[in-house]
Amino acid sequence: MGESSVQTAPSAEKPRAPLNRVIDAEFVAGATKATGLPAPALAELAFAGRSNVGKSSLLNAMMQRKSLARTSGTPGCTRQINVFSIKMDDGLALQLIDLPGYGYAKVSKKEKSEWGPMLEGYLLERPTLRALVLLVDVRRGLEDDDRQLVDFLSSPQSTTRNKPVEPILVATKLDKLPLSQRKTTLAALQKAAGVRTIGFSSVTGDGRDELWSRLRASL
Ligand SMILES: Nc1nc2c(ncn2[C@@H]2O[C@H](COP(=O)(O)OP(=O)(O)O)[C@@H](O)[C@H]2O)c(=O)[nH]1
Ligand SMILES: [Mg+2]
Repeated sequence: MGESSVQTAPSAEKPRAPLNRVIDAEFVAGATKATGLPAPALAELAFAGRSNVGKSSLLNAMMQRKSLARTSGTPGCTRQINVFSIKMDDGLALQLIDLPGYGYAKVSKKEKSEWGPMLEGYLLERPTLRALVLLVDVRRGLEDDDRQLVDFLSSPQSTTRNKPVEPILVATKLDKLPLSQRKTTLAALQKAAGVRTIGFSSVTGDGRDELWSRLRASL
């Protein structure tokens, strides 16, 4: 199969799924408060999760960039909202919003107390927001902070938005779980969360296309 050949006349085969190639990706802005973000314009997809869950790695994998979203072994060092602007090969233009990781013990009380309202403000008031991807480590599952976020998204105040935010649960570091345990673990997680769950590995690329198609569907 000629993967790189130019598509010509449609064949009798079923239509090809988008390849989810990202032709442009750039860092747009960093903000310490939701109010410091650029004015809403493009549709936005936000990413949240505990520190060290693999969020930067997932963003890089989604954007097909090695290190645009920084990754590090030292969790908790990104205390701001980072905005990336991307363009897909079919012309789709989007913003990806990297929300600060939570649950890191060394973060000050003050920062912790500011984080919730900032996130809630963003989730409730950003008119261009279409989906929130909540990342959990597949080996740890849903913890208290994660559960709070899932509950918040289905709370009455959140569902009175003009356009609802679609919650998507992503179980990261899937490659660390033995193949034989993956299916049952993901099913159990989905059941516990009550939210569509996708397994993901930024090492192998597993889940990338599935996540892109869910995200596209949320637009
Ligand atoms: N095996 C494996 N390691 C990962 C994966 N994603 C991230 N990591 C590692 O987990 C650590 C934290 O990743 P990072 O993306 O910086 O997490 P963040 O703090 O949520 O942004 C790093 O050492 C990554 O190399 C994955 O899918 N598989
Ligand atoms: Mg990070």
